[in-house]
Amino acid sequence: MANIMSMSSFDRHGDSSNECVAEKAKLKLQRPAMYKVVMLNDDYTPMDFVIEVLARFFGCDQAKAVSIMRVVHTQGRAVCGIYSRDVAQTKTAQVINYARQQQYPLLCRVEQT
Ligand code: TYC
Repeated sequence: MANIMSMSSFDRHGDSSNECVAEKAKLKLQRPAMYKVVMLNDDYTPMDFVIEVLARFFGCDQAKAVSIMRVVHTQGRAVCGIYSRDVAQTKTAQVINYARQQQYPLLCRVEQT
C-alpha cells in the first residue's frame, strides 16, 4: 500500500484512474464579445473639444479625429473604437466625465458589435 509521500495528487484526491481532468473538460475557447464606443452629436459641444477627446481617449491622430468628429456632426453618430466590454465602458465614462468638467453635454455610449 502506498504511503502518502508516494501518492500522486490524483490518488490523494480520490481519483485513482489517473485520467487527466483537463482532457475531460470542454476546452472550447471563445473570443470575448466586443463593444463599440459610439459618439453622439449635440448642438453645444465645440468641435475642437470633440477632436481633443478623440485624440486623448481613442488615440486618434488629428486627421482621424477631425474625420470622426465630422461624421458625428453630419450623421448624428460615429464609432470611435471597438474594445472589450470593460475598456469600452471605462472609455465612455472617462469621456463623459471629462466633458462634464467643462459643462459640455457630449455623450457616447457602448453598443455590442
Ligand atoms: N455639433 C457640434 C457643433 O456644431 C459638434 C459636435 C460634433 C458635437 C461631434 C458633438 O460628438 C459631437 N458644435
